[in-house]
Amino acid sequence: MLTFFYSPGSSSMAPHIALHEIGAPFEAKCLSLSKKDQKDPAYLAMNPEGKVPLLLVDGRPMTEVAGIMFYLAKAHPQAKLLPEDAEGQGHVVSWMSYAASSLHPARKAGVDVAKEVFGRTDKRLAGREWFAGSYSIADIHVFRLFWKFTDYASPARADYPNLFAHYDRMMARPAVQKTIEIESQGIA
Ligand SMILES: N[C@@H](CCC(=O)N[C@@H](CS)C(=O)NCC(=O)O)C(=O)O
Repeated sequence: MLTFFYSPGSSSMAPHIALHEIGAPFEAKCLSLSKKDQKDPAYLAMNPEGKVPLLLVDGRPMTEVAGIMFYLAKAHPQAKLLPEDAEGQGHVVSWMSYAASSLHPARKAGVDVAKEVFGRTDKRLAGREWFAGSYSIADIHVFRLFWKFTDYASPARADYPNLFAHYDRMMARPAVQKTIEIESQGIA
């Protein structure tokens, strides 16, 4: 039994997409970050960091975007969200670590820093369809952060041609469309 705590448009959007990719049933609990639902004592008892996402696996809490998505990909191999070979998996973890440590904090560091780090990311994606060979949870993680970047920085498509081509491929996926449709109904 999976219970997923999320807030629309936030970090939790990435595992929300992964949940729709794998197609497993889950109970969704929508939190309002502006109303500080994430600081409620009952929630803090499950996630002392007071952040989303949180996934309960048969009642056991799991936190962090990368950890939750890695678990979902491993537990549902038929969804093919993780390469089978060790090197491919290493690249997936590498990109997700980069997403969490460089792309996610860039927003708070300011638009200029974000533009620079997404510019480097765009160059690294050149000539490739997906970040780690085949479509994977790394694509979902980076996509969510670039999706947010397009919202707060309004970048020109010409400045990030590879990331925008990747964005278009992601937006064509039913799991992404479904997640956006659901999340657009609630306001954080
Ligand atoms: N390192 C965490 C970051 C999660 C995170 O920053 N979540 C934000 C939303 S994007 C949050 O819940 N913020 C609420 C708060 O800090 O009060 C992860 O990868 O899951």
